[in-house]
Amino acid sequence: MSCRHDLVTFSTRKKSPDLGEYDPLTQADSDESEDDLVLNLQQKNGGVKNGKSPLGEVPEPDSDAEAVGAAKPHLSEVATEGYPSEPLGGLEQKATSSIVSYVRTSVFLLTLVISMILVLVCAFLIPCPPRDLHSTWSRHLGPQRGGDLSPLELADVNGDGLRDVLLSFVTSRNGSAVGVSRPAAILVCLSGMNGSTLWLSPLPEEARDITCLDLIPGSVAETICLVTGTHKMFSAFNATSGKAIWTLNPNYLSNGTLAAPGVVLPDLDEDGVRDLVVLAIGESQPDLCFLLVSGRTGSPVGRPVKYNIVGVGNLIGPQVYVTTNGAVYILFGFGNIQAVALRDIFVQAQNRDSLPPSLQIEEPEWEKRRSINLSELIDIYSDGVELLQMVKAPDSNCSNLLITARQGLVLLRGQNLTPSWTLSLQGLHSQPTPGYFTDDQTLDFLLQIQDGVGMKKMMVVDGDSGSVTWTYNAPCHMKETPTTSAVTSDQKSVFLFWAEGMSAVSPSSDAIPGTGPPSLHHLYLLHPAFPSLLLDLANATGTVTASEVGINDLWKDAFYVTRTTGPSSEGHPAPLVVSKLSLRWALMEGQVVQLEDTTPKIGRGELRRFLSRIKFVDLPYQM
Ligand SMILES: [Ca+2]
Ligand SMILES: [Ca+2]
Repeated sequence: MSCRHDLVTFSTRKKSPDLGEYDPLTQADSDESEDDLVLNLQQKNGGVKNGKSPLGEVPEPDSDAEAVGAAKPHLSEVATEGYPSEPLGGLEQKATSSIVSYVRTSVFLLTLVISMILVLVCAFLIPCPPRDLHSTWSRHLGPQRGGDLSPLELADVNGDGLRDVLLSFVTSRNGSAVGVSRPAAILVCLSGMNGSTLWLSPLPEEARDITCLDLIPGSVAETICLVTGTHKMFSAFNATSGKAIWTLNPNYLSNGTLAAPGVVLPDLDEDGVRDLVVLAIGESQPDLCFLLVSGRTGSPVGRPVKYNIVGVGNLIGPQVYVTTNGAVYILFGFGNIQAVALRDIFVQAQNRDSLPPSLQIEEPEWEKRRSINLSELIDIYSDGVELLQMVKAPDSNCSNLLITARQGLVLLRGQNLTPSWTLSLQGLHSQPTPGYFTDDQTLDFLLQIQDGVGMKKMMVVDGDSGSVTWTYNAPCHMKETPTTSAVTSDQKSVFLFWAEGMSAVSPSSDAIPGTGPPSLHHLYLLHPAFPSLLLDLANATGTVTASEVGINDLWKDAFYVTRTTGPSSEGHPAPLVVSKLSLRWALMEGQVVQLEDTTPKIGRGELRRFLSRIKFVDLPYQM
């Protein structure tokens, strides 16, 4: 590890500051006390002439005896010459000087031992900075084919406390032997530590989603990863081994295909394992059917339940919503949002009226919105809905509903489904990123809005009032880039987004506006304490298709994982690259981009001190 190496180098440099690199041989030679030692040895033996070693000198044939005999007269000669009057005194002097040399040798060796102990103690006691323990790595996974789906999930599969990276991609177009051209896909798990492959598992079709979780709440059971395909695949994998635990028999979907990722429900068949629901869609739109699936075995819990709903636009959900009282509803729709009580689906699937305890609760505020004919569907919102998100409501154990619609953004209170605020906006197509920007402990939202060709407007909306609190226009040619955020220990969030290189006004930054190819995208970080500047953390070529932020509890660090599709050359599929970046490390290394017309400017030292103190915590945005 480089930090330990640095410590050793540092302490040796203290010893001899004028030496560039530590060399034990020259170090010993240059030491004064060492020289004294050699001199004293020479004096005692007297066998060295002209500084040459006895081994190096070839003795004359007749000088063997002389060499031994000559030593004494030589010594006495020296004594006579140097100290002519008192030979005894000379001996005393010699004894004293040898004691002095022993003392000096001992002091030297003692100092050496003590400094070595100090170096070792320091190396073990002083913790390394996070950068040394957190691997910031990048892994090329070869060419990928397939569509726009880029599933990416983080889960610790090997119990080392560091979340690992799960993803899926299509490797070839002719994987089927039965003549049907169905892509052969794989599910891969990369080590969060260094990006090495922990396991990989073949998939019969392209995956649209990977979700890893524990289906037995409150236990230390093994994590499982649910994989939903684009066609008929729905499987649970053991996260540790990568082996399939069960696969839903596609015959149960009859002639429909899976319309959305599987959703986790409470335990329905009372076997202690949470169960699941998938939504299958037939040839025509109104033909939607829910299938309840046992989380333990992957077999259906009852028969499929059909709903005929009509709408225009994106398929919304299905998503599960648990009210403050504990009533469970499934939200779905086409360009609108409908709710159906899980209780109603269960009763039809099982064809019986006895309900598990988790389904015996009703939510009066939701139930009173049922239409007069007591339809099973409850209208939640019906106006050009494009996206639906659950976001944690402040001071409550339930979520609010954030609806991205064609006309703008709406926040519905989960309690009673009334609008908290509405913000009119055009050009919002990607999912808002929740995070804490203002000080009121209420989730705010980072939006990116297409704003002309090659430009996008980054915007932070106050979650309490729906007003815009921060905005910036950034150059970006990538269509929809993922935005993320991470919570810090003082309940603020840092927001991360991708854009092309921005003009750096700061004199300390050496980024020049307009430089670099347009395909080079930069990862920018916005901290609410410094809204007048951005930190340029990293850059990537190609298209960023997915990103996830995970927290490392031990080091109070956040790590940022990106899935990038590299630039493709003629006729060759684009390479897939997965990268991991430690945010605390990146904060210290990042370049400051001062946004124009802002005063007062913050000092570089002050900013650095602030950034070095940032700690990240694991705080979910959703109930
Ligand atoms: Ca791990
Ligand atoms: Ca169950």
